[in-house]
Amino acid sequence: MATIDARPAAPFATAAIAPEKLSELQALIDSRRPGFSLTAPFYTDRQLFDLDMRAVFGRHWLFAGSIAELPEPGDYITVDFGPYALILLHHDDGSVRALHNVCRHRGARILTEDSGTTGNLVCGYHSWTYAPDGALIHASAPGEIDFDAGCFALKRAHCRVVGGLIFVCIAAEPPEDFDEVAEIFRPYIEPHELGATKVAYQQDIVEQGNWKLVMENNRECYHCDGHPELACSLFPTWGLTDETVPSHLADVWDRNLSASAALEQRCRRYGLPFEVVEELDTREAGIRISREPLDGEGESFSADGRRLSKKLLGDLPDFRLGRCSMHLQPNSWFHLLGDHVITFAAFPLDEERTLVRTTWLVADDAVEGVDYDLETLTHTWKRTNLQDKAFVELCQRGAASPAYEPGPYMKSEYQVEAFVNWYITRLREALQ
Ligand code: 3BY
Ligand code: FES
Repeated sequence: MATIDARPAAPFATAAIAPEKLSELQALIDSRRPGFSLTAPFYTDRQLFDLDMRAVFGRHWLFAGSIAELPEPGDYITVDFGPYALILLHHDDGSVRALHNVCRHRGARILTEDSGTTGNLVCGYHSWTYAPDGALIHASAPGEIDFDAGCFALKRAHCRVVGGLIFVCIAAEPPEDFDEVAEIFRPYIEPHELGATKVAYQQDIVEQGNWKLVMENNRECYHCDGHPELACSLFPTWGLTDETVPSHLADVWDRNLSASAALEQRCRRYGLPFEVVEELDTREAGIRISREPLDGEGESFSADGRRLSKKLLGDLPDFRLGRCSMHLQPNSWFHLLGDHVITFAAFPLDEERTLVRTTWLVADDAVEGVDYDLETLTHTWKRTNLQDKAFVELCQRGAASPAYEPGPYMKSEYQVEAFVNWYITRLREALQ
């Protein structure tokens, strides 16, 4: 795994929010002007970050990784966000379970690597040992134990695997509408058979920006002139309509329309769902899915649109499937293509730093150097991610200036508005 600037997170402020601060936060939420970006404290204030962790990351389903990252029983990955640290472990029965990575003796982090393979979980401090299901099975000085070991199992989090994508929720009672949303996106994901993919590459980038700036940047293509590599294959018309398309994009728009009609025909013929799902702020598990053509050969994110891996995923019948793009609130987005899948997860570190984890998945029988070239496979999104990181960091710096005030979203930024609406609703619910 490549890690760019992975400094440890600043200590998390665990103190309860003071009553006077609470009314200040409530006033900030109430002052939100629809159609405009958020006020500066939403991007810079430590206690607002604490509230985000409680109201969003402590309550909702989060995308954590995919099954290809822990393919065998015993394999695990760890994910950290804000003050939380989870272990996702592949069990002998095939299920994936989530445990808090916090020892029940004196709280030490148990697994310290991003991923690996383990049997029992042994804390490195005083060797308390837990079974893969979290049960405490050994404390190193057994004669001294005068407590019920059954009360000191590792704490669990909810975990769901849908079409090979792993979701976690640390709330006692997760939001219920995720079940319905999972059934909405399952038919779009399953044909790509993520269970038969492998990780070709994973990249962690720490962006010097609040997690919401990362998400807002992802939810619009108004800035896509800043992505020259991506613009070769992705029609930079995302979020536009016949009415709003600017004249300099008229040709691209026409090419996009005819490619989209051809793609729809192909999908209908193959029985692949094509309908747009647009529920980013109308559900607790906000979602958007669309299947859109790619330019050039229409196969992949390459300079000429040609396939980047020679092996089709699953039983897909054709490379020319464009991109099936899914956006989920609060922390993820995905591009599913005929030849590969890219997953993106944003994990907040503190109020002004976010880890963005990008994972490229190819067919598990694709051979590096034969079926795909790793540099070519990852080039477009590695470049795009660094460009996005720079945009996010410019906004974070702007938000720190007393001269910053919320600015208006354009029509093509309607999904940014949907993200902010979704987020403000979550804060309101949490403070009620
Ligand atoms: O990844 C996305 O879905 C969006 C669309 C294009 C730019 N942006 C990064
Ligand atoms: Fe884990 Fe002591 S803190 S064994």
